[in-house]
Order: sequence, then C-alpha cells, then structure tokens
Amino acid sequence: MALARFIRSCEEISPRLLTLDPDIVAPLCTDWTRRVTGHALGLARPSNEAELAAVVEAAVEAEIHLQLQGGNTSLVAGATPWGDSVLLSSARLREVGDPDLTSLSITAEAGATAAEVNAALAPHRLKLGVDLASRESATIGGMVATNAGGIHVVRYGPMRSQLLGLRLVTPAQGAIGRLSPLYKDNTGPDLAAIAAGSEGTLGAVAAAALKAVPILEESVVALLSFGSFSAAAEGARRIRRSPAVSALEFMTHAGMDLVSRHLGRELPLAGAVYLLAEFESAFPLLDHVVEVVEDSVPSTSALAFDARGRAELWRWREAHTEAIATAGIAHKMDVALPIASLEEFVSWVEGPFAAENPELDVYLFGHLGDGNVHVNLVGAEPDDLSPDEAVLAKAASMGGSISAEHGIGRLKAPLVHLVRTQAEIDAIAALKAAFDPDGILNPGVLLPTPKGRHATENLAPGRLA
Ligand code: 2HG
Ligand code: ZN
Repeated sequence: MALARFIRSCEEISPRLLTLDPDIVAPLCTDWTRRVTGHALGLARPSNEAELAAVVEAAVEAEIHLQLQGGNTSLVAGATPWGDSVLLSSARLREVGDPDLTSLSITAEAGATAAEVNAALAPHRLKLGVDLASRESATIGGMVATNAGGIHVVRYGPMRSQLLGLRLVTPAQGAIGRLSPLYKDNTGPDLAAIAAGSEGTLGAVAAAALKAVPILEESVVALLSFGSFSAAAEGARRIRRSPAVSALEFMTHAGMDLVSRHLGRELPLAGAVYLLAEFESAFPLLDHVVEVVEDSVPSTSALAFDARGRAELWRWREAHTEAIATAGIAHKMDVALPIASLEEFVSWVEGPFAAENPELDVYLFGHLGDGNVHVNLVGAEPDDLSPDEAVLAKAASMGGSISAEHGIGRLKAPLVHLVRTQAEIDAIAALKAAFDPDGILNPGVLLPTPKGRHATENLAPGRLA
C-alpha cells in the first residue's frame, strides 16, 4: 500500500523520476568495499531541487524510507540501502555554476563530482580545498554529508570548512538554507555546518556553495623512506612545520609492496615506512623543500617538480585502496589519533594486534599530517565485526576517533558509544527528531534505528542479495 502510494506520487512529480527495474537498482545496493549488500525497492533520481523536495515529501506521506546515495563510494555502508528503503540518488543533480571570481566561490548541485567542480574552476586557476583519491566519483552531496577530508586537510580543513552555504531538503522543514557567497553570517547556529557530517540523516543536500582556493604555481612532491615508523613520525613532525605543506601522507612497506605488484612497477625507494609530502606555494620552493627534506632525515628520497613526476609519486599513495581491493574484501577502520599518540597506536596494530590475529594481512596508510590512519585488514570474514571492534576500541581508548573522514555509516553505528556519551547520543538523536521526526532518511546510518535495532542486523555482510 505504502509503496503503491509512493509510486503514484512519484509519477505525478515526473514520469521518469522512479524506476523499479532490478537491473538498474541491484548494482547500487552493494557498498564500494563489497563487504555489505542491502536491498532497495526502487531508485528515485530527481532532476532538480523541486523534484527532490517533492520526493522527500511523498516519502513522508507514504512512510517510505529513503536511502540517500551519491557516488556510492562509502567505505562504511553509509549509502547502502536497508530493509524496505527506496534509493534517492543525486545522479541527475549535476549542475555546476560559474565560478564567482570576486568572492572565490562556486555553487554545485549535490550529484556533481569533485572532478567536475574542479574542471569548472581550473580555467580560472582555482580548485576546491578538499581533494581525495575518489575525486572522479565522489559527489559534492556525499562529501558534505560525510564531511569528507582527503589529502589537503592539513592546509584547508575538511569539507565543513569549505561550506559557504547549503540547500538542504529535510522531511520536516522542506527545502531550507541558501547558496550565499557570504564568508561571514552569524545568524544563529550554522545549519550548513550541522548538516556536514550528519551522513544524510537530517536532510538531502540539494546544492552547496563552496570556497575555491588558488592553484599555486610552484608544487613539489617528495617521497621519503624511513627505517621505522618512529623515524618517519619524527620526520613528519619537522615537515609539518613548513608553511608550504599541503599534504603529508604515510604508507608502510606492506602496502607499497602490494601497490608495486598491482601496478607492475618497481618500488621507487626501499624502506619500512614512507612519507609522501606535497609542498605548494606561489613562490619558488626548491631551496625550501630541499632544506625541509634534509632536516627530516629520511633514508632515501625522491622529489618531483613537474606534473607527470608528481602524479607518479602520488600514484604510490592513491593506488592503495584499489590494490588492497584486489587482495580481498577489506575491513576498513578509518581512525584519527592525537598526533602525539600515532606511534603508540601503529606499534599496537603491527605488534600485539597482528600477533593475536595471524590470519589477517594488515595494511596501514593515511593522512599522517592530520593524525588519520586507515587500518585495512584483509582475511577476516565480511560479517566478523570483532577485528573492527578491537581496533576501533583501541583508538577510542587512546583519545582518538572511530571515524576520521569516512563517516559512521551502518557498519559502525553500533559502536558510536565508544566515542560519544549517552547524553551526546541523545543530543544527536534530538537533532534527528527535529529535522526528520518520522525517521525517513537513512535509517540505521550513524545512529541505531528508531526501533532500537541496528541496521547491520538485516544487512547480511557480503551475502544478502
Ligand atoms: C584514502 O585516503 C581514502 O585514500 C580511502 O580515504 C582509505 O581505503 C581506505 O581505507
Ligand atoms: Zn583517506
């Protein structure tokens, strides 16, 4: 009954809005890692904000759950439909406005990818402050919803810091917010900032107004190798003080070796731990970078000054996710640690944790400059949550976060208590109730479902078709 009513409403909004075709819907029901598969009743693809608002209203009236989806690049099943949801996709919300060259900003609809927005900015020597390996498929809506971080957080901050304005469609208030280029607007709580990181539980992003930053002409990428994590961490401490740093990443030998086999390329440097540092400036950088690199005392190093050389060094870092995916279905723990505790955490994962779990292949890499470690474990059953729990509990016990930049999604919803008190969880639930009182959007993402069940219960990991 509910579905029939929803289908009728969608047909009235636009005949091409909703499809129930399983050949189209089913491939969108598995998350990027292939670790979990859900099920959806259909797929709604609005073409503009008015249609988006009308779909959300129709879902409220028919009591149909909606699962929001952008590029489906979530690594925590944050975009995987659950139970009797309809997928609400931003695939047709693709408009990118002309860059505003006075305020240095740009507006883009939710389904535009990071690469598409950068393509509009590049002729003006501008770019987005957030960049990430999945730039060709990650969408602006998903990046806002998860407060995406990526490789330039050390310089420009995460997605929340790029937001000047937001149009958000909420079940209770309809379409709210504005796409203003205002850099300052203290008129009560910042709704755009609240929506960033709420993982689509409060509203569906229709469009965002984002800061643009200048592309700096001088750019050098350095790949440095070290004999131990502790030597690399000390090197990173020194590099981090350079005002020209725009990325500071780390990899370990295990991941580099896997990437080497995946790409069919010789390792460029031998080492136990690697740093990849990017320096960008409007002024000549050579002397500065050489000085910083020497001061960080690497065992060996390689510097790249031209676009091709820089891309080749970056490939060693950015190919990690795809190389690991060829080794198996990875359990991904995206943790943040106080930077001073990184060494202790990494030693624990590579030491006692790995010894207790000899069946697991452990790959560690991430954004060292901002304390974000991507722990990837290959070899565990997809539905075995115990290694995930052990790693996340350890990070939490050290004052870290269980979600640095990927979000909580469905996979980590049962573990939010590791890093939030009950009072804090209640406050988040109260926000949810204000924007989405009937729990229409993304049930089971970020917080347990209103019925108190966790969404992972009927997402049979890797199996449910
Ligand atoms: C990255 O930094 C992404 O490349 C993916 O956040 C991390 O695959 C991962 O665990
Ligand atoms: Zn990352």
